[in-house]
Amino acid sequence: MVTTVNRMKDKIVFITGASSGIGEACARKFASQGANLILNARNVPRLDELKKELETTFQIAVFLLPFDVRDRNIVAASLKSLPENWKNIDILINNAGLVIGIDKEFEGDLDEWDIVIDTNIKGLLTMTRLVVPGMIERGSGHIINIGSIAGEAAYPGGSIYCATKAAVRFLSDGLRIDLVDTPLRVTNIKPGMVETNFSVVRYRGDKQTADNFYKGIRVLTGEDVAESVYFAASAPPHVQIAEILVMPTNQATGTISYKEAIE
Ligand code: 8X3
Repeated sequence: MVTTVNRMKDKIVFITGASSGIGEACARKFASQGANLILNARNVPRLDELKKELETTFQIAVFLLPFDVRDRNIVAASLKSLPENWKNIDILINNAGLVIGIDKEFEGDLDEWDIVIDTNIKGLLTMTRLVVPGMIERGSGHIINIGSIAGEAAYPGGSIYCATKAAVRFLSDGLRIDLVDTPLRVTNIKPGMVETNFSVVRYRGDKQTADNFYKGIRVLTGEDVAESVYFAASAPPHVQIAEILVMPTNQATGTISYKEAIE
């Protein structure tokens, strides 16, 4: 007889940046496997819609915690305000992140870079700092950071973004070291080209340029990345998937990909 283990049933999974892209796809994937979700993002109407959809479709519970991960005080107050039955977070998916512009390091807008650095690095760190102590106390937990292939090597126009994703890599490695004598696990998921609203933001709202970037190559979807996240999360407790680098078949590195010429 074949028995299956449902490792997600009744777990509490906290996802930042859950209103679109990889975060939203993770919400759907974990909900479909029976996890209850705490969803965070800034877009409250979108979160409301998602909660309704997931609770109806998958008979799970969703708790919304809208905030901007850059606002440390609000993050702390929001986490504190969680009802007792939602406090025991099993999996933290640090997904909130963005890039604005493709400017050179000596030409871009420092205020935009503040937003990118504060979200991608300091927001992730705030969440980790506030959620991990409870996991240690309970003797179980998994922190899954959404890094990027951009953290492997710098590429043209990506200076700041690449630096933030290199930081995610080292924050993940450092946390894994700090938790080595605990049952907690740390995973860094590093996607290559993924077609989500992320690229529209990168091109400052220019959807045409974002769409053109993906012409001639079948890129990943948020759902493809969510499968890797789920794979790491559902591994047996003694297995720590430290990193996953996942990219389209026709991508080889952050700068090398093959695109078919399209008329
Ligand atoms: C985004 C992936 O390929 O644009 O994290 O650097 S890429």
